[in-house]
Amino acid sequence: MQSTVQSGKTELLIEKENQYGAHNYHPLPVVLEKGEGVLLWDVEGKQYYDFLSAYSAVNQGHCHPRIIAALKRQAEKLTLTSRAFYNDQLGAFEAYLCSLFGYDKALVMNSGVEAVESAMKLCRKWAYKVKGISGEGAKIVFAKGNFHGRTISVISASDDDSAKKDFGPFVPGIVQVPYNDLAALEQLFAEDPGIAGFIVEPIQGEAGVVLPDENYLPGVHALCKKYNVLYIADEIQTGIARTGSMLASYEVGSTEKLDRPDVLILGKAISGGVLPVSAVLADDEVMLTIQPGEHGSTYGGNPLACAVAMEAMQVVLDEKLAENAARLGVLFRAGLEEMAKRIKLIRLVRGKGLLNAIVIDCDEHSDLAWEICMRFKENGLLAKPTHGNKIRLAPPLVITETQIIACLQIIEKSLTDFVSAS
Ligand code: IF1
Repeated sequence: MQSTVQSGKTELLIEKENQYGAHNYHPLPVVLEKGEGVLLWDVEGKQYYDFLSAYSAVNQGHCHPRIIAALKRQAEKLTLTSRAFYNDQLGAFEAYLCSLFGYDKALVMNSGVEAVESAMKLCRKWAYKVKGISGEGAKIVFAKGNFHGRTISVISASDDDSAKKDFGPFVPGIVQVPYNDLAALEQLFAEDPGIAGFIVEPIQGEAGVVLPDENYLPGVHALCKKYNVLYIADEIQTGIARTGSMLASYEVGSTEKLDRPDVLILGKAISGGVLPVSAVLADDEVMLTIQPGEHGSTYGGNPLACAVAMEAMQVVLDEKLAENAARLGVLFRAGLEEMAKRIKLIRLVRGKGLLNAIVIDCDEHSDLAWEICMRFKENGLLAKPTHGNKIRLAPPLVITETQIIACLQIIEKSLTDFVSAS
């Protein structure tokens, strides 16, 4: 994929990263230096609408003043104690999460994949200490097409060659099952009493915003209950209002907790894109299978992270970002569907809330989606392809109706320019 690089500061800074940085990404050739709300500015002073939101970590908008104020307040008091001692922010944050999402306990970590790893460790502990699976026979099921992070045990569950090629050997005790297929899941559970847990994304983000059937997640919940398997929902990308409700896996605040996962994994927007925070929530039967000294991390649950994340979560509630995402998501997808009638380049539109994607009418391996994103960039909107011919379109949830309409016009203009130019 060729990228045309601007002159001046942009070129210099890109070259510096190429020379001194690992080449583990292929970024769009734009160098950003400022963000505010849904807007970003590059080092040339050009303004963009952010339609990636750092992969749904910036749901509250860039540099939200309340979250930055919380960061500054806490940063001048206490940033890190390690868990060798208590601090005055962690308990408050754990109670906040448990009360909001309806669980007994929370385990606060740093990155998303660290929370996924922690959930896998809890699942195995529960398998041996509660379910009674013998030896080291516990198995965890993952859905094909999944993305849960990049550590060795998590890519052991991946079926994406680009995420796992030449990183072997992989971790045992992992089984794959087709996504959105309850019959295949039940067959697996019925045949293998060694299954301890099923980890699943309510919507598969990296796979290109793939939504399951309406009855899939309730079916997963029912099968996990029937076969005494932990239902583990990875809401790192779909959670925190992104899909038009606080969570995509179940209705937060529902008294009967219908369809509530046994283990809930959160990350990304839990801290509003300010610093890395993740969390695993579960009831005592699961959470207390790990005893003191059996798990931890230096920064996990640090007072700075907790203060920032509590404010970031309160912003989501106070500004009704889930309601905004639901309402504007309907408007946005309707606009894209209308556009698709005029522009055949758009093969498909799909999404929920403000987690959306368009599938471009080209081969998965073509550069077309990349070239279209380059045209978006020239017209003031930043988005990036996922898995070849899908373009994820996920702005911060603070976006307004006027801005959504303006961005639909940018998307249409770019695609039209593209069709006429090619
Ligand atoms: C990259 C993808 C998105 C996630 C889910 C766990 C994690 C992620 C559902 C791990 C992280 C990020 C990682 C980033 C790009 C981005 C991504 F394209 F890789 F797949 F969003 F879809 N579960 N997703 O989406 O969280 O450890 O990164 O905090 O690795 O390129 P993390």
